[in-house]
Amino acid sequence: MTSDVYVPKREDKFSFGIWTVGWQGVDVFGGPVRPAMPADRAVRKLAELGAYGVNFHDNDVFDFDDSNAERDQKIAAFRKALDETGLVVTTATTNLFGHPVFKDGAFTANERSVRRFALAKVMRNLDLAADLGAKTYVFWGGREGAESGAAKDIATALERYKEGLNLLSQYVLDQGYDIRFAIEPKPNEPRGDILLPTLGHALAFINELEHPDLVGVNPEIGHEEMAGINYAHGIAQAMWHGKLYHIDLNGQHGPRYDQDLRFGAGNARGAFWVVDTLLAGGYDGPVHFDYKPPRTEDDEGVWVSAAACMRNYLILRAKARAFRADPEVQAALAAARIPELAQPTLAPGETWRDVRDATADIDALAARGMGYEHLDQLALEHLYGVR
Ligand SMILES: [Mn+2]
Repeated sequence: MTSDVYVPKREDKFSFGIWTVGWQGVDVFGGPVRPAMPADRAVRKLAELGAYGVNFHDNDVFDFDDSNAERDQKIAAFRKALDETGLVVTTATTNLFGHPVFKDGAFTANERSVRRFALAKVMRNLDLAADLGAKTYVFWGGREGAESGAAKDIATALERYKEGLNLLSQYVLDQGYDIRFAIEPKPNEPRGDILLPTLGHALAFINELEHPDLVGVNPEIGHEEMAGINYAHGIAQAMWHGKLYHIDLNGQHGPRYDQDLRFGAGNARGAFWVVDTLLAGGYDGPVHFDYKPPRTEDDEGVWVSAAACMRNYLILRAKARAFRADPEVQAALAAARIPELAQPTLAPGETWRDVRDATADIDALAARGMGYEHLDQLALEHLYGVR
């Protein structure tokens, strides 16, 4: 296989957050290690690398305190870079976490005036998102949470969260925008505990909304793995619900701080099953990377890591396809009775009466191995590059 198989093409639909390559490396223990990057530079460099689209927070493009004139000037530069490169804005979102006014959250801040300001900030950026052609609008409620038990009445906070998303759904409908919302769960960081901590919490919450069809999920690998959850299983369930509106791919080494490694680093075996699951489920949205170039890297290292996200996806895609096409794998899948699970437990027309007294060859079934170790070893050998 020649290496140019792994060169990204526009039809691969790879996209990046402006904040990913633009991250200056500020963390809890240290200040910036790289200069600020204007959004239009991020667009031009990502286009050179073969990306298809970008995702932005309002304050990735202009600063919180900018005057209208400064805001307009920075948006114009961003738009010019998009026009000149042909990159699309797939997705947008709002920074509701950086400014101190959001220290207690945005939609669920105890202070009512903060909640009203947060909704206004989102509506203003929804106008820009629609104007730039974004089809998905992400809500990552990083500050919606608490550090201590009495600080937040959780049921009441969820009422306010719901009120906020209902209002914003109505705004999108009234404006006629072709935009759907995607909730991004995270268990903790920056808050001690965050509301809607996992994909499952978010899916259940969506059922309580006035316009559930407008709202899906945007699960991130690192966020689910921080909670010890299997991301591939999570996105398979989200697709089963018809709710996987967007994905945030990156790398993570198990339950610890949010590492945001480049995709394919961290849990490499998990990444293989993520790609396999996306292919099997027919996911056709943007293949989005939400990672952060480590603060050890200079500008060149930023672009090396961004290119690696796409290259690793293409490598894993080739491996997942080769795994599924391997005749020995197909035999192992059949031996493990994988196709049998697709057969409904009841035959057409049967009811509980037909299985009320069902029996089976219990001793033979109990003694029979499933053959999953052989199957998984074949997968690992594809991943390790020896098949
Ligand atoms: Mn993350």
